[in-house]
Amino acid sequence: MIEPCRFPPDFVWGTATAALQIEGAADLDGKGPSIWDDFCRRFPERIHERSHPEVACDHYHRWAEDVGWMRRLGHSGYRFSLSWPRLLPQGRGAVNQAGLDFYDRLVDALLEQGIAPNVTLYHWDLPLALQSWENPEILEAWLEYAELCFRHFGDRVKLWSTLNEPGWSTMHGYLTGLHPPCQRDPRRALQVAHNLLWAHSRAVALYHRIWGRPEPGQGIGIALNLSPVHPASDSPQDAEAARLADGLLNRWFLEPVLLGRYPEEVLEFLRACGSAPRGHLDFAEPASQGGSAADSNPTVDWLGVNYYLPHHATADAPTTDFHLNISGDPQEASRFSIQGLFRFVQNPRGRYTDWNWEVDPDSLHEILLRIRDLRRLPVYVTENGIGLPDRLCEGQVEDSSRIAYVTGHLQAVHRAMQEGVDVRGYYMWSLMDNFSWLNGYRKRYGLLYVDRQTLQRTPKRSASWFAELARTGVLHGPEPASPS
Ligand code: BGP
Repeated sequence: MIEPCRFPPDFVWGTATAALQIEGAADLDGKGPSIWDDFCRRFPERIHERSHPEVACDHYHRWAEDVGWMRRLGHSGYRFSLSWPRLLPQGRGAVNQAGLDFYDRLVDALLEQGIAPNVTLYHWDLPLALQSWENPEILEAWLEYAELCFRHFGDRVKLWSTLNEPGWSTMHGYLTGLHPPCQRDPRRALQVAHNLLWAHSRAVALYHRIWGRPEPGQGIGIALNLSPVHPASDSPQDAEAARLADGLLNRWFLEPVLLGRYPEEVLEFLRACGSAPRGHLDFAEPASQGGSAADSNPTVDWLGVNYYLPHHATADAPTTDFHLNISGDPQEASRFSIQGLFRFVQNPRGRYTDWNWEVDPDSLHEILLRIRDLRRLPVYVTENGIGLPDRLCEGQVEDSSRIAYVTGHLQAVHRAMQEGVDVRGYYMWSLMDNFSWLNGYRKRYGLLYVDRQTLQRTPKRSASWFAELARTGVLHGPEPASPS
């Protein structure tokens, strides 16, 4: 019998969402279009079942009901993103009052229910008017947007993150070309990643200028997608391929935000290939008097970890080839290969979802320990969850595999906490089934099932399980089920 895991009483229990994935009201009340609205309208065939986010979960109109669900599901925190084009329809300049009003109502309602908002400034829905993170105007526009949000909501919102997963959005926007703006150019991808990290660091410094240094566990952070990369075999070539992939996908983002500088080894590699980004490559500010360099960095107050799956890399990469399984047909394999560098392969011993995402809680534990060893700071798991083709049968959704998934990952979190990682909370992805980007609506992540015809929310079995966990802070397990 496994001992239950007891989480601290102030541990934050909640869920995460993103504006484009739940709000709908794509053109209502003065909202401007985002690059994702535009992409979905122009290339419907690239999205599973030609789904689109025009209505999504209609959270824009149903926010009060949704906050009610959060209360019933025991939330003490809720992570969501602001829609930049809802607040600044042209990306900069005129502010849309209706947008401010919407988020004011939401933030106030959350606080009334004792749910602490954790607000992300940017979850991929760039205003179409700004076009791209390559735009020379982007940094100024971003800082105007950040300042508007920090000043307007900062008296009530005490947890902020700048960007959601700059690694994932750059990779698919500029390397695989699968996400807008659909570019396939590694050099441009690296430049955009740098522009994002630079924008992030300037927003962190701006926040601190406006609101000062926060209480521990509050302030400003970033949500990074972190996936350990394991070598596919014992060969030295695969070990090197895994190191390189890890350097480019994890360390390239993790070290600037935690330590204020790029990993020298990766920078050297990029210089040698002529692909190092241009601009200020050092993010650190001089050490404050008497403080250590780490104290005075314009780096994050806390780190958000979005964790879903690990990777396995081989050096055998004869072609460049990218494909994502967006159908949920387990036969449709995802492919990620960069010619001559590395290719990701399936783990023969791994357990996979129908979308080919490996289920491996130990890799979350590994990532958390790695963060601890780089810098001790408060950490939130800002996303973790499983996409399943849930079905509503006689008013019930039996999603025991979701309960098993979250149980396994929370056990990994708890183990890491006992080993000294300062994890302050867990935001499950997601509150409700939503627009899963290229996967459309078939891939469901919610505690609440959303009927696509009526948009009615129905709590799944995992919802009452989560509510009990959040109420008691005691995790029993494991559940006997395995993923789909
Ligand atoms: C993260 C994103 C989320 C969410 C999640 C699940 O990368 O931050 O927005 O969608 O992944 O991914 P997907 O919906 O593609 O299955």
